[in-house]
Amino acid sequence: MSILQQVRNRNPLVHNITNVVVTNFTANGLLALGASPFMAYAHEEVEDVAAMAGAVMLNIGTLDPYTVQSIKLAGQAANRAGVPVIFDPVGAGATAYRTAAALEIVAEVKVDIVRGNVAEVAHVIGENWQIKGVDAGGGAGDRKELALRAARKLGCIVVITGEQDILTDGTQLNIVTNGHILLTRVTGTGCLLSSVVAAFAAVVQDAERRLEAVTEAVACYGLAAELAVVDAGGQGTGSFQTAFLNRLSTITPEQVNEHCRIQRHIYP
Ligand code: ATP
Ligand code: TZP
Ligand code: MG
Ligand code: MG
Repeated sequence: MSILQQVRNRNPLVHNITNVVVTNFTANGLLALGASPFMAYAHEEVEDVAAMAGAVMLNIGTLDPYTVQSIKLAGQAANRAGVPVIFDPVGAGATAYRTAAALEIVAEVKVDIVRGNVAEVAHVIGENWQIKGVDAGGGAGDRKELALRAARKLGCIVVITGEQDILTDGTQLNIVTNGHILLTRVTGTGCLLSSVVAAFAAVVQDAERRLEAVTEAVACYGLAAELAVVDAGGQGTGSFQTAFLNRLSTITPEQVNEHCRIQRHIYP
């Protein structure tokens, strides 16, 4: 059975510690897909919520010291409970504080999946890449090699998104070319993708199958955007955002199977 169908059947609880910009969009996107969003930040409860969740998504988009501590507590509780942890290092590299927080989080929490733009992923492993606020700068360098280095250094799956999405566990490397430029004109589409990846990871117990699950999540998301562009009929980004949520709720496993564009490589 497709992993998308398993998400719809099992309605996994996804604990999100995310940013104030994208909270509502993330909750609605997860609901549209068939998952169950839960946003919880209080130090008094984050460990309980993380331990009961199917997956935990940690995002530093509008971080402050309290939230960074929430993230560490939730991440460590998820680690103890064997719950997969997804980290979105929004804006790592943009300020010294953000970079330091991202480095602390990956040092103190065993992260299973990192999803970010190319510059954020570079800064999470102490490398340099041009960044402009929370958006990837231009930057030169080999994105595939960077993804492989990051996956090997962090011992986790790394997803670098952009025009092409690169996903790797340090040996297998998949490239997904579904998606649409309009995704870059709506805030929170990267953050929501991190939560969608969490929902797919939640229903796959076997870590060996996790890269395949994440690849299906990214292809499904990109394809939903392509279909939404057609639905929105050139009316602009507001209509696209609504059409995109509609497509997340109606996209079928058959459509994903037929229209996903995935290249698979091995880097032994
Ligand atoms: P950034 O802040 O750099 O935009 P992000 O966290 O918003 O990063 P993106 O890289 O924008 O994350 O990825 C979000 C979604 O947008 C992914 O599905 C990705 O495939 C898609 N996407 C990003 N850039 C493009 C593009 N140029 N063409 C098509 N799809 C894109
Ligand atoms: N500022 C701080 S967090 C945030 C902005 C605009 C949202 C970023 O969302 P995404 O998904 O990385 O575009
Ligand atoms: Mg974007
Ligand atoms: Mg982002």
